[in-house]
Amino acid sequence: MNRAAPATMNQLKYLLAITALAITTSFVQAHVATAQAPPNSPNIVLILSDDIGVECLGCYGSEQYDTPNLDRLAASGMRFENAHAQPICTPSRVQLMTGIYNNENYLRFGVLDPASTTFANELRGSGYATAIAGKWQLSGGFDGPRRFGFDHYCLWQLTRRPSRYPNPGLEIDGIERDFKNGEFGPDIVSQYLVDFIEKQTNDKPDQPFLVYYPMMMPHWPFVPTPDHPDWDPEMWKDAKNEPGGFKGPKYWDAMVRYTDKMVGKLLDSLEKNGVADSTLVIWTGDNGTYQSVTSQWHGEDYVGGKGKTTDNGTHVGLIARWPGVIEADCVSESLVDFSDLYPTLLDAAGVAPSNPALLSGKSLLPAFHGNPEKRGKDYIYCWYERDGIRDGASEHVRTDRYKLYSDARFYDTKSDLLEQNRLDGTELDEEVEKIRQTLQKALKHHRQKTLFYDEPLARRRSQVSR
Ligand SMILES: [Ca+2]
Repeated sequence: MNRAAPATMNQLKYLLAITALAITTSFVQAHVATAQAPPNSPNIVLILSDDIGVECLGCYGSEQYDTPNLDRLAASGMRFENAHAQPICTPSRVQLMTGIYNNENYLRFGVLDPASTTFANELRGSGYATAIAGKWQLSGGFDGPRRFGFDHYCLWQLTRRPSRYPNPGLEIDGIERDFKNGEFGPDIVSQYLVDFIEKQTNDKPDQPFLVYYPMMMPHWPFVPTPDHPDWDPEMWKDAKNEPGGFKGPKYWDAMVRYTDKMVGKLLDSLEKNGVADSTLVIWTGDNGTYQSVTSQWHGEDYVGGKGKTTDNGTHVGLIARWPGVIEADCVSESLVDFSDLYPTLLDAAGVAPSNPALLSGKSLLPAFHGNPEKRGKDYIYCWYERDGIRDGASEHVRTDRYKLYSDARFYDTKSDLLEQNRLDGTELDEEVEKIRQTLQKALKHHRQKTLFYDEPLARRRSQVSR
């Protein structure tokens, strides 16, 4: 077959897609002033903790860590058993914010393509007030957050990388701020959101808000928090950049507790302002726990797998609370990946996506209503290469249990967490072989898209700076 002609078609289609995105975004932004959210649109609070696997949460069975606030969130909402992030930060964040699988728009670590449309662009364009606080790490400078849909922001690692924890440096609504009086970064960014929620509910009670809280915690450096006896308010006061290291597990427990406390602070603020019942809260983690941390889970050692495509790298908790829509204290087996959150948020808001054909994910609303089968989500797909190098990527599809890689490796993740026993090449019983064949077909579908995007994305990667 002549490869030149399809490549040209691919480039053309990609250009058309990018142009459509740009036009849509301009359209959305041009209508910000007049748009009104549909009646009864809920407020939305999306919380993304940094580097915490499913094994660290009390509500998922940990007896080692105290997570009372996440547990109370789960007790009043739905806990998803089969939610998978990407193996590290940027791939998860890009997939979450754009609703598109990494093989179709990921460029490299620390970058969100400026041509992207995010769920915040869409919600702001539909009348939502929007705020973000926590970790950015997606390039774009001072204009980045607003470009991607957030009108108010308090962020770490937007224009530089100073301390995120004791005596932090942050960017707040266009200004670099250095805190040197023993402040703790997570306190400041969470307070920014608490203040935003209070001001919004007081000043504009009829306008729904979107709060996105990509937390800095509990990602290393693992340091004593203000609640720990070793807390040192002088720590890193004179450091210009965040010191490296601090990856030992000594303070991990304290980091998990403080992460949970910050979640509780936001939940309390919703209650205090009388909007807990009209707010959809979703909490999840952006990848598995760091590899230096081994926890006890269901009576066994569970080693952190951040950076890996094994389940200890991707299996995260996902909790959703929406009073009146989601029943309290329930569990869903529905399969979830990070492309599903974008359509979920828009669906909840009653907002139609501007480019539905580009989205990879499936809304969770049917699962919220107790009808997960209506989602039509039979498998999860994952494309992963940290720096976006196209021919070095790992690709797999999975059910809740079985996982098939593009190089034919096939595993039973329930009995083989670390994927050490290949099932391909062994005799499979009929039912398992049927699953393998279904996954193979699904993988082929995504592999075709990967090939489709290889060339234009390799070029795009070289055009977009960090
Ligand atoms: Ca992370």
